[in-house]
Amino acid sequence: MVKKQTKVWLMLTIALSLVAIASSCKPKTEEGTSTPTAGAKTYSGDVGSIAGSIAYTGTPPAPKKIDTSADPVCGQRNPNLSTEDTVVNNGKLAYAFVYIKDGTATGGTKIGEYTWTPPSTAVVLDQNGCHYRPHVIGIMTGQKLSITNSDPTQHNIHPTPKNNPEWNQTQPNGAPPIEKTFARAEVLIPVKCNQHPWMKSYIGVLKHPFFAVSAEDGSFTIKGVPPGTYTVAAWHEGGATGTEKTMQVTVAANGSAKADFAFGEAATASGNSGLQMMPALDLPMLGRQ
Ligand SMILES: [Cu+2]
Repeated sequence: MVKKQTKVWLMLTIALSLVAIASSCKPKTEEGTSTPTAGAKTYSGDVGSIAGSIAYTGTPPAPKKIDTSADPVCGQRNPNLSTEDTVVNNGKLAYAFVYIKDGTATGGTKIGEYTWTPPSTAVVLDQNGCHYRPHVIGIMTGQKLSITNSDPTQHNIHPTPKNNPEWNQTQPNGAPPIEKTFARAEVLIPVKCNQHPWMKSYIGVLKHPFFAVSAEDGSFTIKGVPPGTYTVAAWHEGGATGTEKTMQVTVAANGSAKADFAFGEAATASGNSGLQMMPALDLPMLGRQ
């Protein structure tokens, strides 16, 4: 009799434990960008997007032909290699890095207070024709960066971050991909090649997935954004640390917010001005005549 009772209690305990385990497994969210992490504040619910275009006003500097004579292989592979710092097609700027810099989702949570899980797919940076493809990339913290060499010559990739560890690594022709991750957010990390001084690219690292690089036609779209009000920044290279312009947008559930930026000459009309000019424009006591 006693034995039987013990058996029943044991079975009941096991059954209750199984129920407890099953209920602790949280369901996956509907959006691919926001898989919950145990113990972290994650977003699930409706999302919207931010889309726009990057204009370049005035006459853009003409791309300069690169002298590749230091490595004859590069000249053979890419005889018309030219600079990519200002690529403009029909007044639209390519390779601008656009991202959510700050802001608050509806409900009051700052975008940076959520934890976002990086995609399992790697971002590929290819050394191809003795330049980096793509010229500008975005990646999440913890997401894999896969660096490949498609050239019949040796490259030496050398990112020069400020917030992440610096490294440089030789990659001969036929070598396997170099795989790296970045632990800290950084906009943007310059990348150079110790073999070919003209090779340059930029990597934007963020803790959330809300970034994009403008395409050849200047367009960009940032998807999966929780409804809220955000500061969106567009960064373009040039000078010591590039130029960044910001504007406020409000994203509605299932809606698309518009964010058009302009760089180049007299480009202050379409967005807020660059960081260095902001105080002069924002302080009312300075006045304007
Ligand atoms: Cu190289």
